[in-house]
Amino acid sequence: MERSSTYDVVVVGAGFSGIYGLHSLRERGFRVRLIEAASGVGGTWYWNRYPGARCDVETTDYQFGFDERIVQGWTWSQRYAPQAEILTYLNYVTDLLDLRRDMQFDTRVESATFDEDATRWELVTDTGERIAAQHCVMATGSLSAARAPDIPGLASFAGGCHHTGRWPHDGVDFAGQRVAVIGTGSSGIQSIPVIAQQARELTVFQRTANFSVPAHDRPRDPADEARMKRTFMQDREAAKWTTQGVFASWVANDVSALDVDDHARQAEFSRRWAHGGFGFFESFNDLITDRDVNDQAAEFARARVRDVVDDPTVAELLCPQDHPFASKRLCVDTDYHATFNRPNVALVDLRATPIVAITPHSVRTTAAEFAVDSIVLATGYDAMTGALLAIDIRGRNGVGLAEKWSAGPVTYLGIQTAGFPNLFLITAPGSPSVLSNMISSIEQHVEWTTDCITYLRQHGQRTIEAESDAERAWVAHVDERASETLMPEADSWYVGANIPGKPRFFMPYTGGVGSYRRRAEQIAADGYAGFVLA
Ligand code: NA7
Repeated sequence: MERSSTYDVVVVGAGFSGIYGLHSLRERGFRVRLIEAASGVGGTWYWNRYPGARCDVETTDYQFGFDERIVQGWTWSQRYAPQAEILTYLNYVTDLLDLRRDMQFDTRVESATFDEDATRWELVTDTGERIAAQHCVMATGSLSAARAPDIPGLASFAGGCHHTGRWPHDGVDFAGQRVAVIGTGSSGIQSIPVIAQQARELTVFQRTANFSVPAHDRPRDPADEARMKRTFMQDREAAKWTTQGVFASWVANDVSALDVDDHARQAEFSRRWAHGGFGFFESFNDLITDRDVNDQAAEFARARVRDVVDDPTVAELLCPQDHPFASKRLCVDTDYHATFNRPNVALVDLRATPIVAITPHSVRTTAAEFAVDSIVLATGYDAMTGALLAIDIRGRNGVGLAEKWSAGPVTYLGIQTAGFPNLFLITAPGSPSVLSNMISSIEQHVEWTTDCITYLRQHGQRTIEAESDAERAWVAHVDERASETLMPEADSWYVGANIPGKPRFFMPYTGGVGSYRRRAEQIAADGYAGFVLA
């Protein structure tokens, strides 16, 4: 049965972005409806239930900071929160803010079309519902469109086959099984040590070795938790102006590695490695811009792999050689490399012997056939654009977003794209998003969007739309900043290289959270410079 309803704003997605988006807009008195495909809140944390899934940004940073009640009312158990705890936290926030009454689950948005006469968005869902709203906020996530590889025979596999990003809710018991894990990005690196403890045999199929720093996870000390709660609001405020939007996870060392001697450089690397987590990336301010410095960081990380892995051949295979350090998403692990010392774990190098097929009971490479009972696909996502382009979004003159972005995702500030009035994108390409603490970047986009929609109401304007010239200039700026780093060199999901046919385009903004925020705030203060209001 077709139903229809009209709102001021429709929010698509109930992850961190959607939850705060709904709350923030509702607080300003807008009529808001949130639509979510899953049966509950959580976004990526709803789906990613694989063994070992946790946030690799420290929980002190990876939490909402917009309302002190949330901070004071919640206690985290670990330095890095496990998936189940983050999901419970998001349900706690949803209930605390009484958001559920405006959320609609089990509903997938299939299309969103801008009606130029009515100046509003018309959404159609898979349940046959039509939803009209003056504004549409896409809180669809940067890493939510899970991607299975195109391996011949995959569908014929007779055992359990699970993508890490679509993990069964009642778990998977690998006890006594022969398990294959395909993929060694963050999800593979988190799950492999845990699956190795459960499975009879684990074979890891690696295409690209990744750089990974130790997490040194541990239970949170109650005294630290209390200290964090006392100063959180000020600390978070200060973090908004840093490069990555964090204050607890790591402190940037604003020193060039070229200005210190070898001994001091190695000491800084060692200190940060021993501390654990992403802080290693911030050892020096030119680690991602200077090739020599980057090579030294890479060599330091490779030496740690050789320290840990007993078999020198396996150790060499686990040492990344084909991309600069941190030019692919840096991983943070617990016992990843040591797992390859276990007698029940084997590593297959897919560069030397690629997979040719999957049969009902095995994975076959050019060199051998591996009989397995289960396959884990840790093969990643159609990152940053996948979830948006899965919706048939049409702006002015019926032009599709997929058509407009056919050569790459062009946006103004990563918030809007010309030709699609009143369409707001949360942490889209062209903003710091995945290169920052996602939660502070999400909060910034939600607050900017809320202020913008409020401004339109106060000034009697119905639409806001990015100007093509401003968009072009912003895209050029994003590209220029990226080219100052070594990041575009890698075949990473940052450039869409993991998706066959996806245009190569460096998507996130490398200019830093603080300077990005200043720019976005200035644009708003100037009456939304670079946007047309009508
Ligand atoms: P990633 O980081 O995209 O990792 C996917 C892994 O799967 C990576 O090692 C890929 O190798 C590998 N892969 C992908 N397709 C294939 C095929 N066809 N054959 C073999 N191996 C393949 O995804 P994750 O889920 O681990 O992490 C995503 C983000 O979530 C992470 O960065 C955090 O931000 C949280 P490749 O490197 O492409 O050679």
